[in-house]
Amino acid sequence: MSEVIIYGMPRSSLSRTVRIACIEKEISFEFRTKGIQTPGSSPTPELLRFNPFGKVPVLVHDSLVLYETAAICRYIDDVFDGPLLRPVRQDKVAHMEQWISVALTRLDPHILRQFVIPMVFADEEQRNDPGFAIRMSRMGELIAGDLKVLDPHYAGGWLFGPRFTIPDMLIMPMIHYLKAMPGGPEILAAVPNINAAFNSFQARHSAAATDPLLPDRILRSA
Ligand SMILES: N[C@@H](CCC(=O)N[C@@H](CS)C(=O)NCC(=O)O)C(=O)O
Repeated sequence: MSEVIIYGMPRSSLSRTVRIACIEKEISFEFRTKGIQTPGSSPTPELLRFNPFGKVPVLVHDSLVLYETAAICRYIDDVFDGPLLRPVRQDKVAHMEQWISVALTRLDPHILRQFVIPMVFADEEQRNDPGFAIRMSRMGELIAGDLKVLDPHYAGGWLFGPRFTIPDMLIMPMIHYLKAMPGGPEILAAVPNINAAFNSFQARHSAAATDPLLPDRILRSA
């Protein structure tokens, strides 16, 4: 079978998810970042050729071009041999779809788009604006509430007990960024099962191989 190419950005959480899925599935792939996009700038013509919405990640496999992270992960799981990235029982698969949807439509906007990204990219003026601090504090409370709902479902290790599945691959990279933000460790201290899952995630080869290696500037942000 020909090689899989993943187009993405090294620090994009969703690009990381599909790279993790490839590594966990034990398939070889090439991760292409050149000429694709830089954070905060417009998508390049090369990216728009693959995804008219100008977002990463994108998978290219033979003549197939596929965007949207969940669709890419399911494709990888369905088409290649290797460890299953999903549960087996139909009721559990239905719950997996539920968690994928929660991760992409709730956790991703709350944690990444409305908390981490504003914190990292805020300029001096925004940082000194009391309204910004209030907004970030409200987001922290909202995220803490989301994670409290999720926490009991991580009591068995991962969302589906011992099996590391697609929603875990979406959620753990978000937790990585959250933990690096001011107030993040405190939010995680209140959700011990998610915190323990994150420690297990950090010990996996797929996590180490895709670590965004956050620079000091990000770790010191806000
Ligand atoms: N619904 C898309 C969202 C993709 C997305 O928002 N990707 C981010 C990176 S994690 C991106 O391309 N950001 C650059 C931008 O918005 O210009 C998916 O699930 O793949």
